[in-house]
Amino acid sequence: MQSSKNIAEVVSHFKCAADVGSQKAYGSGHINDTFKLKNVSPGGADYLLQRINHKIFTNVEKLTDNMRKVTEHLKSKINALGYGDPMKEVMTLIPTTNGSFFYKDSDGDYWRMFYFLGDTKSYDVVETQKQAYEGGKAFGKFQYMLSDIPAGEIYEVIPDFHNIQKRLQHLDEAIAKDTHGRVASVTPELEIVKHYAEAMQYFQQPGQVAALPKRVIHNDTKFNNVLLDSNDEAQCVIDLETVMDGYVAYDFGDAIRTIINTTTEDEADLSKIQLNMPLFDAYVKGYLKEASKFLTDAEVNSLMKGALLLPYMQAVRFLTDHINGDTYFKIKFEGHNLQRARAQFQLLKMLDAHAGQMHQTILTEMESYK
Ligand code: GN1
Ligand code: MG
Repeated sequence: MQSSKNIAEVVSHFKCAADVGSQKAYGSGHINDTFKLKNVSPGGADYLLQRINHKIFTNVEKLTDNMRKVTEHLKSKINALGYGDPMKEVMTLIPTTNGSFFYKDSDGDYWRMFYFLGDTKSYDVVETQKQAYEGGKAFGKFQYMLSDIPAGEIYEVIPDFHNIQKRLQHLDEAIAKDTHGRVASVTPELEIVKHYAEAMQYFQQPGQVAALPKRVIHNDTKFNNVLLDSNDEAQCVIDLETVMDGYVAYDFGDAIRTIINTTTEDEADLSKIQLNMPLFDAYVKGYLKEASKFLTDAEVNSLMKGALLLPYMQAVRFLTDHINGDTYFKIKFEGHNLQRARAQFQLLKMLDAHAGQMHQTILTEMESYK
């Protein structure tokens, strides 16, 4: 954790009224460091301060431009569509004293600040159908509001982020180097990677590439990236740094990965990983309520492919990081990334066994909008 002194220096560069002494580490993100700070005046809006992982987000200027474009677009859409209060429904970046939206300190660390949205909740594990439905609505609405930004407008902050071929290449490179001598101990996991590799090329097939539109998507739709209000109603989609062009099924898949699982992303006891189908049905209902306004038939048909791909891709990424010696995702103990990978493979196996039935649920729900 940063010393208060450092935080005070950083905070002094933002146009805010934050109480530096109140800083607390916040959230469960795997990449950046997030702190919550209170407002110096009781009742004033609190703040979130983030140290951006600039090994991963190497171009912070372009990253910030993206976030500015996206948040401004969302706010103007919310106004135009009469959806509600843009200050509550969209994250607001706080400017620095020199009119930028990030600050680079003398150690070379990059920082940004947002208003904290009070009276909200986020869930690592979804509990009720209402939460799942509201999350579906939030992500569907998010995609809908961004669907008029032309492809190519948003800078690709992490190239090939959801390109499974590239992710498999990175895994092969990690295996070849075997820097930490861990490859021999992950033979069963590498067998699973191989077993599914071909089936996971759906989004790379020329026919799909031609049929599926690239849209601006969120790219990190873990359920804890949607804030629900105190009544568990959708309020705000957060964590906008990976918003880039991609296929809508990627967002659908990443959301399902975290909603349908009865336990956490890194569950050690694989028998606890079960599918909560009513939560899937509820998410589909909420999502299609909004997304049916713009989805093409090809996109609807691709959604379950995304739901299989995302746990697979996530497992490949966790496994690669384990082999590389845990240089990308934050870990809480040695072997954490391997445990995460195993959990995601288990989830994939279970989803694979039910994919036909789940696809049918999507088609049936879609019928009600035709
Ligand atoms: C990372 O930092 P966080 O938790 O929002 C990762 C996502 C993964 C996720 C897995 C930039 O997201 O892609 O899906 O962990 N973000 C980046 O929990 O790699
Ligand atoms: Mg993220």
